[in-house]
Amino acid sequence: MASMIGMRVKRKEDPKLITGNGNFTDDIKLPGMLYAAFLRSTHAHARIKRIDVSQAVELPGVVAVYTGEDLTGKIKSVPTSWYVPGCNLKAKDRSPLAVDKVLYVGEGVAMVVAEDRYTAYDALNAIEVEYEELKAVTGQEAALKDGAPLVHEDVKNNLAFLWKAGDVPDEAFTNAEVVVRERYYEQRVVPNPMETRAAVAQYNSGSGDMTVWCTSQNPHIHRMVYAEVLGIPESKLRIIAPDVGGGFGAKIGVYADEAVVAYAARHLKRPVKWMEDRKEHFMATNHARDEVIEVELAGKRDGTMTALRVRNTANMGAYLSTMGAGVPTICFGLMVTGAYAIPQAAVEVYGVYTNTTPTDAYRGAGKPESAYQIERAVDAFAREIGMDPVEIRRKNFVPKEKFPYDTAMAVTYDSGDYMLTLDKALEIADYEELRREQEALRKQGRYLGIGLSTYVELCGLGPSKVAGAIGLQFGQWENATVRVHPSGKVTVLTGASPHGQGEDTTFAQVVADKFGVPLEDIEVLHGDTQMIPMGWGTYGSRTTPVGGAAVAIAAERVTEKAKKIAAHELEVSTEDLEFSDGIFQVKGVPGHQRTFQEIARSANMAWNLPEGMEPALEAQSFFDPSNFVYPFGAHICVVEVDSNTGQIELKRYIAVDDVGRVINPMIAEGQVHGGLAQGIGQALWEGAVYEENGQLISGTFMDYTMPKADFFPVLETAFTETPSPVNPLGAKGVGETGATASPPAVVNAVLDALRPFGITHLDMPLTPEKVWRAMQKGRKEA
Ligand code: MCN
Repeated sequence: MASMIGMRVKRKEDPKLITGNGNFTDDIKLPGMLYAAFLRSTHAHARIKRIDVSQAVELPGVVAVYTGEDLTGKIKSVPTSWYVPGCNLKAKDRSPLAVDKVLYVGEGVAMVVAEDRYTAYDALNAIEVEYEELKAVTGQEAALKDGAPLVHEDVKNNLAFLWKAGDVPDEAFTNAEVVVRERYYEQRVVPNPMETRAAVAQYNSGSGDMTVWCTSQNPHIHRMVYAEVLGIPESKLRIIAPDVGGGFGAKIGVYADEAVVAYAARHLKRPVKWMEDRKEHFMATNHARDEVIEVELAGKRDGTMTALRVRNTANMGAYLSTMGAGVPTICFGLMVTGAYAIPQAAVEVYGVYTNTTPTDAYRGAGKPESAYQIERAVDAFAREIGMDPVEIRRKNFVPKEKFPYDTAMAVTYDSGDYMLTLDKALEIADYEELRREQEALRKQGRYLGIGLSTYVELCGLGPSKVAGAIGLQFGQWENATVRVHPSGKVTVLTGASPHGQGEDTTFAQVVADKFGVPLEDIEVLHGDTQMIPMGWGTYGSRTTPVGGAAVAIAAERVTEKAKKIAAHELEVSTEDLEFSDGIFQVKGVPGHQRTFQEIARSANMAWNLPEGMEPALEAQSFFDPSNFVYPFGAHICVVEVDSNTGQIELKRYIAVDDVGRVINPMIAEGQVHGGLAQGIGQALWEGAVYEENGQLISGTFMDYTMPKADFFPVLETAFTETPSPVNPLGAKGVGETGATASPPAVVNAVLDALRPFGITHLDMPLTPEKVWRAMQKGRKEA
């Protein structure tokens, strides 16, 4: 049987989902269930002078209305942000519903619980809130200025934290032959999974057991936090993430809303459901990015880059959300040197409170921003010295022989061959020919642009020892159980919690590969804290390199035990056995064999086991990797800019990624496609816009452009395979590669097209209007 690893197997989970048989949170209907709706702040910054719920409570069908004051002392505040060391983090716990003050549009002010959803929404209109509006601040640079409105009165200059890493003496810049100084704005984006957030809570007042079904990417983390908030022991709190319709980082954060729903279920002794609507989602679910990034890159005229200094002023919103502070610090800061052997680097990150929705992880979380600044700056450097963007990259790549490679930011890249992916991408693109075509078209007044991005990113969160060395007080290992039933069918339990990524299939492939059993014989279960011992969830492209590795290790343990049983039955030593295609075969004695299924039965019937062996065929692994994994690649984007309209036509997009050993190329390609849609979406179309008074004016799909399939050309994807040495699968994560690599590839391409106009930078999104205006200005100056 051919290895199941590397096979293009169709996703096992899809028939259920595409035939309407999925079980999403909103599909859960319990007897006596009530419906909740939140009243959300319409002001970005205001004092709550009075809340009158008397009319709402009187409406027929309304069961309860809660305000922040009602909950004070009943449940705890939701802790915000994991601890990030050495940055004087001024985290502010947030009360489950606002008390006294609201700090952003969309903050929860009250919650209605009613017999049906319509009544709950009607009752929201009957609540009167008297606000005293205060001056708001939405931009991070404005918020840092003296005299700016204070989001939290005791946090001076709204500075939530100042994180620094690395050190570069000024002389590295003053004495350099070339220094480029750039300033980029990574605009704010709104993660938009198909399914918005939702929760159903059920409390058993007899036993004190609470079950919460919710749209979580990491149910065990939700359990850890909500146990504390609700005052329910973890052993009595069950969090279930049923089918989850995408998350993209927005469902990592532990929000207050779900805790309030659970509180109501306990208080009212009836199940309560809440389903966020899309407009609410735009305001109340975490946003992402929103970073002003200033870069100084020094080097020599021959193209050697020698020093990098980066300052990131990050808009954290009104509170630090769960992963919020980790994104611009650890995830962004440690990756600033990208794929290049830049010997000296330093980063400063200013995390700033503003009167906006909190920001948190979004596909790539810090790494796209980091790839953007270095890939844009490398192009600026190449332009400055008149070097081709390909050549400058080749000159500065970390060479293949240098891995594992310690970067100037004190992280160790596990493995890599950056030249390999670049060469392959150039070959697919036919780079030389593209440059000739560009030249020829320019003579006809047509503007073709070719953009490169040769990225590397940090994935596989996260090795506990490395996390500890950085000063973090938590690591993220992963748990797997592989259980073989008497029939030889297999159940796999994983602490990861996929929500669209396809691990039901790829983890089954890992096990099928080990046991030689058909894929159909393997079920992968996840997302239920009562069923699974512990886990850290799905994000940070960690599920395969960490969770998949745990599955592989547990499966290997099962195989070892099965082999001992087979050897015992066949009366040979384990060394005399070979195991392939699901058969334990005595070497050189045809027919003297046992099938995997026979051994599964023996292990469970247990009447003839080796002396001292415990029955059953099951193994567990708690895998904690020794390092992160660092996928990399080369992306090339080809665009044509219409000089009359500023319209950008995406002509080609080539993505060559190296994610180590690929488990399922079809799923991995799908992940690259999805990531590209988000990254290119950020480069060209998406962007959240706040008015000065803090109103989110891009709060619906009418004002916020989500990319659609027909916006894209056929995406040309390929993989090279440089295995990672840090896990037994040799796999690195693929989930974020597209989102990380593509924004700079697209922007570099557009600016390459606009070179004749003397335009060197435009901030994303590159809307036709922005491009057209820049061209008009460029023309006038020319
Ligand atoms: N895979 C593979 N070979 C590899 C690496 C991965 O075949 N070498 C497969 C995996 O086994 C899995 C998929 O590719 O089926 C993605 O795996 P991995 O790279 O480990 O990433 P995660 O499963 O940890 O997913 C997280 C990543 C992130 S961070 C975001 S955000 C994101 C994404 O995945 N959100 C998604 N992809 C998403 N896809 C969907 N449909 N929905 C989301 O919310």
